[in-house]
Amino acid sequence: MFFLALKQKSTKRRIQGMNIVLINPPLPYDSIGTSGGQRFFPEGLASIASALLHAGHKVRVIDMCTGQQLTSEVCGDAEIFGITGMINQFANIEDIISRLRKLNSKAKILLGGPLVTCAPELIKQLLDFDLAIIGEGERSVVELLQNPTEKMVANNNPYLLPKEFVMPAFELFDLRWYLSGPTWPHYQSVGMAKVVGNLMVSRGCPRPQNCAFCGQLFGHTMRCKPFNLVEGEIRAWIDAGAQGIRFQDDNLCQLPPELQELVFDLLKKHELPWVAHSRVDTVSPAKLARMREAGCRIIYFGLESFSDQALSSAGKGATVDEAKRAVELTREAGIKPACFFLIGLPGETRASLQAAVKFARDQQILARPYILCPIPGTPMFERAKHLITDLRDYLRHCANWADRQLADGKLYANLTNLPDDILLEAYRELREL
Ligand code: B12
Repeated sequence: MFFLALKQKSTKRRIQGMNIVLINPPLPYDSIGTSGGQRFFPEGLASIASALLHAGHKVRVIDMCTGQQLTSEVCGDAEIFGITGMINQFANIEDIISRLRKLNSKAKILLGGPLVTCAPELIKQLLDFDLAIIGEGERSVVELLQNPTEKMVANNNPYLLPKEFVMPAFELFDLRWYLSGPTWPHYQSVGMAKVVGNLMVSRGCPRPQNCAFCGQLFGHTMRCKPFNLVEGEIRAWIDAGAQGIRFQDDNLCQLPPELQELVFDLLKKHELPWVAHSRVDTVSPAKLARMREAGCRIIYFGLESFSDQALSSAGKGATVDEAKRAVELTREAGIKPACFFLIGLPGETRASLQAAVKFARDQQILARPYILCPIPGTPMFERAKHLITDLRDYLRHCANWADRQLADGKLYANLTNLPDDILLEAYRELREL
């Protein structure tokens, strides 16, 4: 009887729909990562919004990155607040939750996105939320809101994975805002458009193992959007004024050939320049030539380190030689190679740091250095645990991670045998290139 009552209630709910406010917390400004206020369209939140709208709910979005605020007008009558966020947004999420509790104590707070996905049990102890979706949320959020009594819903159950991808709810966002603002100076040097939209064609990193530092959330089965959806998203960006595209896929070079051809032809037809990420061991001269022809201007590679020992201990599954070759081939194909370096991996030496700086300088690549930030839930975090005495404090410091450590002159999680100043110096040198 009780079960029946619940069912009836949930059916009624579905018809009426709930009043949901989705929130993207401000991205902390970090002078290298978010580079002077680079603007990113929150595709995850927009996909959740779309799934909820289709299920009959009333959805509003507050993207605080755009300057939108939590007002009592929007928040006062909400039944659910859905908040997204990465590790560097932890402190902002903490603050937003306490403000929402004051603005509207009746509404339930639902957390989703990379932060809660990477270590749900740890995050549950630190943040005051009622419900959470772990992993991809399009299907599971709709199921959860039919009966919002469960605290955490994980979607490692294939039944809850999105049956199909949905078009992000672009209509709830001012796309022109994401297309304005500063662009990375290096875009201009390679003829990359200033006004770029961002999207992902695929989810999942096809590599069978995890890199020990990666806060991955889509698993190791690569799933691709159907071409008509990719086309629709690119069309939406063009209509909003985009003159280029930034693909956020973990590895755009590994799309299935048929889809890759369709997407590349489309980009070429619209003469849209674009940038993408790739592993160093998945490029070939033929593929790079095709990418260049389709308008690719920059490929970002995760080089991470110039120490094979560091790469292997981090489970990267690629070598320094492979990295050098990828950079060379990319340049030969007429595409600018950009390289992420992860300063502070265990196994790094003075010599490998110097080699990285020398390579970046000699090859005139675009260097994008990061300081290792062990993410809860990853093997790297387990290795760093003994250095973290207060988890809340640690997570708060993940905002402006690199800038803070540069200013303090010390590293917060040094897992190497090198002194902090050597690592910071290499970071600084790479950053200045
Ligand atoms: C674009 C991007 C950025 C952008 C902005 C992202 C944004 N918020 O708009 C920028 C460049 C600012 C950025 C910065 C950083 N990023 Co980043 N970034 C990405 C990237 C490449 C794509 C994000 C994306 O659009 N995904 C697509 C959407 C569809 O996925 P999604 O947002 O996760 O949403 C799904 C679910 O999470 C869930 N969901 C999400 N939100 C919500 C909300 C609710 C209510 C619900 C129910 C569900 C839900 O459902 C969605 C649909 O299935 C990812 C890699 C990846 N594979 O996702 C890394 C990633 C998110 N970044 C990551 C990190 C760590 C960072 C940094 C903090 C550090 C670093 N080294 O990169 C920096 C910041 C440092 C700095 N110096 O600025 C990690 C996050 C780890 C974690 N657990 O927090 C990721 C996963 C990379 C990785 N593999 O480690 N990033």
